[in-house]
Amino acid sequence: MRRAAAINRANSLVGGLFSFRFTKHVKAMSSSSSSASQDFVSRPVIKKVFAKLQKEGDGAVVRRGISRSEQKLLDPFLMLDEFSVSPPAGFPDHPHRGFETVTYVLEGGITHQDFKGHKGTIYAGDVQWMTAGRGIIHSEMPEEEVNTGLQLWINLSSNEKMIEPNYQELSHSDIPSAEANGVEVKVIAGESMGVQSPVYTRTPTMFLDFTLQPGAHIHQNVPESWNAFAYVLESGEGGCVFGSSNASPVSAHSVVVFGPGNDGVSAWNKSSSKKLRFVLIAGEPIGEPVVQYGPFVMNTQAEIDMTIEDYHYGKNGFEMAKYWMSQ
Ligand code: FJE
Ligand code: FE
Repeated sequence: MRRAAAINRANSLVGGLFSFRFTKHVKAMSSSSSSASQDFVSRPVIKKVFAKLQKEGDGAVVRRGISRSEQKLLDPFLMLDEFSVSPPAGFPDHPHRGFETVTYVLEGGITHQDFKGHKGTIYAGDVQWMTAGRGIIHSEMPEEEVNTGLQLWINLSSNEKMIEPNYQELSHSDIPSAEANGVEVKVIAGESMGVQSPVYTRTPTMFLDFTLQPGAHIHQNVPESWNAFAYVLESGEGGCVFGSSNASPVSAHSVVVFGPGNDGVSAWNKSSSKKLRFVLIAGEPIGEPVVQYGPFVMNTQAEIDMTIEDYHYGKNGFEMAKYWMSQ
């Protein structure tokens, strides 16, 4: 409801065309509608975090862009890792409960196997949207020499934490994209530039992969109540600018947290020769207490204690824990 309201409001400003606009369009329209350019102010950047390398899993390396310190600002998001892993390293058998993991492969492939017999490999451009719900035990292992990507953890509301696990798997060809005026967007979740993702987001989420050619600019609508951030994947020669066109540029591997506001977010590629790539992620805050113990995310310590017990004794969704090992 709120999302639709925000989009309608913005659409009415540009004559109901798109929820997405380019500078050129804005200027063209402002000539016929006097104050339009004033209406496209971006939400401000309130925090930048450079994601340093750290070890995770078994010999894998991740850049953790979002961790516990950002969870309050970025509810419903719990974690964002940019991973890079080469065999024999990987993320061997481990559990999850209470949230969703979204794995977006940028290079190479990741094979997952779970304790219910679900198995598959996702390659560059593919997405696995996994709802762990009451419990998943799985392994996530690399296929090729170089395997990189993003893994985002999205919290579930208290009434969905114990639902049956579920997968939405999208091949790169299932992910809709649009291209115009030096901007390409791949719509992993939500809607942009008139195209919509087929993913069902239990916690309402937008996940967009933008590539901006030198000189290009975007303004993306984000529903007013949602928290939003960008993560920069590629940034040539200090060209990556968010929030205001004269802001200082942001380097690759940085998280940019946007402040509140009913405006969307703006980004510019100020480079004269290098393209820019970032993901823009936004979601409706859940507003509940978060208690995290590694890969278990619940609302209270008592629920975490129960989860550890369930995992240990193979109960309440972890029944197969005692009998399963990845191949
Ligand atoms: C984890 C140990 C882990 N970032 N990025 C402890 F191995 C993991 C884990 C991952 C992970 C997996 C992929 Cl494919 C990509 C990741 C951590 O599996 F989350 C915890 N807490
Ligand atoms: Fe996992």
